[in-house]
Amino acid sequence: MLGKTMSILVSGIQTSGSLHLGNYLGSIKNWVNIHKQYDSYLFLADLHSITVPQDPSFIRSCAYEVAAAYIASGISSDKATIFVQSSVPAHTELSWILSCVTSMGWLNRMTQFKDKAGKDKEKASLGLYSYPVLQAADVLLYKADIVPVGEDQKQHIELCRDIAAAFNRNVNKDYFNLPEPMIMKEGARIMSLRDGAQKMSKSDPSDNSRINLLDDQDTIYQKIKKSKTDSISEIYYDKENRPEVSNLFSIYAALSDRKIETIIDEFTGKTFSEFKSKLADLTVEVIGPISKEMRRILNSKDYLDNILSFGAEKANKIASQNIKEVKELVGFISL
Ligand code: AQP
Repeated sequence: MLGKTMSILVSGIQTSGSLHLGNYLGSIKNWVNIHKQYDSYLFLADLHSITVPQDPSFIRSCAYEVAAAYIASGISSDKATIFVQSSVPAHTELSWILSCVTSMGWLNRMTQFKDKAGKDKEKASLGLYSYPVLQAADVLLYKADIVPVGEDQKQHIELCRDIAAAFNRNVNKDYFNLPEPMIMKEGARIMSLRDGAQKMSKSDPSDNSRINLLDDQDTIYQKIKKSKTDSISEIYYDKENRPEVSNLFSIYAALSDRKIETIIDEFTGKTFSEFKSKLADLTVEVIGPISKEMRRILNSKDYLDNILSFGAEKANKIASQNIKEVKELVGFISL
């Protein structure tokens, strides 16, 4: 068997709604920059998307949208394996095996469950509670070395490392290596345009809380113009006391690939109308071409289907080999 020549990168995005600037700046943009240096597996996380009730046709259209966003942003389908998570059955098989080495105490500490389940935890699905285990399976199935994610997912990658170590202890072998999270500084956590304490999210009921990758130019201008600030007319950065204004600084820095300190120097003391208008121009300049290309790709479903079926074939090849090894280690009869 040939030895491993490249480190392995795994990441994905849930097919649970329109992709937004947070997904782009916290995740996709980073993948675009690095995916060619790794053996990259970038999946459409449809299994994760049903942890909350969803309309099946919505999930399907979101999956195409996520695939189109990857490609339109600059992910090469020749270099990266792009596939639908549910088309590789070993994700769910490994998830079950790993759930048997994961303690409830670990899962109880996950802040995303607390945020997403809201006040009525009793009504949240078992899937929502245990989805970090499926996420660990997504990553470990390919023996990933590196997992590029936004800051909100850091806790889940740490849990993934704990689960990998627990599995290794149980089978008495260093089978899984412990994957490293990779989190970019600028853009790691983009907050809602309506509430600086909440992250920008697909599932936020207010469309004005986010910039969607498919928003047209006028919508982007309107959303940025209406974005929440505060009653202080002077502009300055203060993450703790002025979260909404500071979030706009962070978005500007991430979109322009410049350090936040430079943006602070540039706009401190300027008027909100000038700052917001420059930010809207920049957003349109960066997102506009991606959104145009996404629309073009979305008109060609055959093209996307081809990429996804090729990706599924490639992913299944590795995944079925690795799950076979895992089952043998666990003690299952493998014929
Ligand atoms: N606001 C954000 N800022 C920076 N990065 C973000 N990511 C998500 N929101 C932000 C990153 O995008 C990747 C894919 O995330 P996901 O869709 O799989 O899950 P999520 O974090 O739960 O994203 P959403 O938009 O909040 O989806 P819903 O509302 O469906 O739960 C991850 O790398 C994530 O860090």
